[in-house]
Amino acid sequence: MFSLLELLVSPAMATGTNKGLLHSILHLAPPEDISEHGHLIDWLFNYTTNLNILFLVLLLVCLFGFPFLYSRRKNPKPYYTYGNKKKQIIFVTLIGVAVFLFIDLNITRISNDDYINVFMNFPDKDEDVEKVEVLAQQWMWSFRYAGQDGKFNTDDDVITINDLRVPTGKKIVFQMISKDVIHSFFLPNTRRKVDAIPGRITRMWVNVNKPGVYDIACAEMCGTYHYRMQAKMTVYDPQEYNNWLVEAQKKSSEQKEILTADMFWGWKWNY
Ligand SMILES: [Cu+2]
Repeated sequence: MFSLLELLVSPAMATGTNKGLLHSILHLAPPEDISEHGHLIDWLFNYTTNLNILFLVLLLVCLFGFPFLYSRRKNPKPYYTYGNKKKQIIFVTLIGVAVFLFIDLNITRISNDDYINVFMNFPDKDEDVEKVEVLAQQWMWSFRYAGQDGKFNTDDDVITINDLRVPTGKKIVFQMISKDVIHSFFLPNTRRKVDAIPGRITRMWVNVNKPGVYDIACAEMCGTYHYRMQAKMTVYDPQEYNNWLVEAQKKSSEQKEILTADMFWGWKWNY
């Protein structure tokens, strides 16, 4: 039996999949990374955080070390310095320039490289990918799959609400739009998010590698019930995914008679 605390700290024990929020907070760890490229973000995040910690420690050592070193007890005769000698100015300037060149610009270079070479490097037009259209609205997510004909906004589309299903080992490309205000489609376990904006199609691609059930959140304060804008992403292995899709397609074609105009929010997939 689990204690209540254990359940709170780690719903993973209960579900065998995702680690709980409280678990992450207590362990100062991000949720499990299940994507091919999430480690790039994690690396940059850790690098920046570690440098911040390093400089904070350095600062604290100076802040408390110098008053100790130059205390009145140790230096009965005061010596005044204003830091405005040429040597001092050059020294301080060099430190500033070095930090800017070798740390700030380096971080910018790495994140820029990742952004251009990986995250914005979308699969080719004829590459075999999983396409999903996402409609964000106050306060839910709708997902649309092209169905058997491979075309969006047709009768055989599969539509789910707050229930995204994707396979492992295949690039998943999302195109999204918002019905009302700006939302942000956030997959914490892949470290990716992108804004869903009214009147404009935005996109994002990920590659996931671990079956399970994971969180989807809205990462843009979008109104009163923003916090309710959570959904689940179920990751299947390819065979399971196929089974689900076939089943879902069958169901959606059986339900044709209850189709409403509301369900045709999709658009022609564009590149
Ligand atoms: Cu939202």
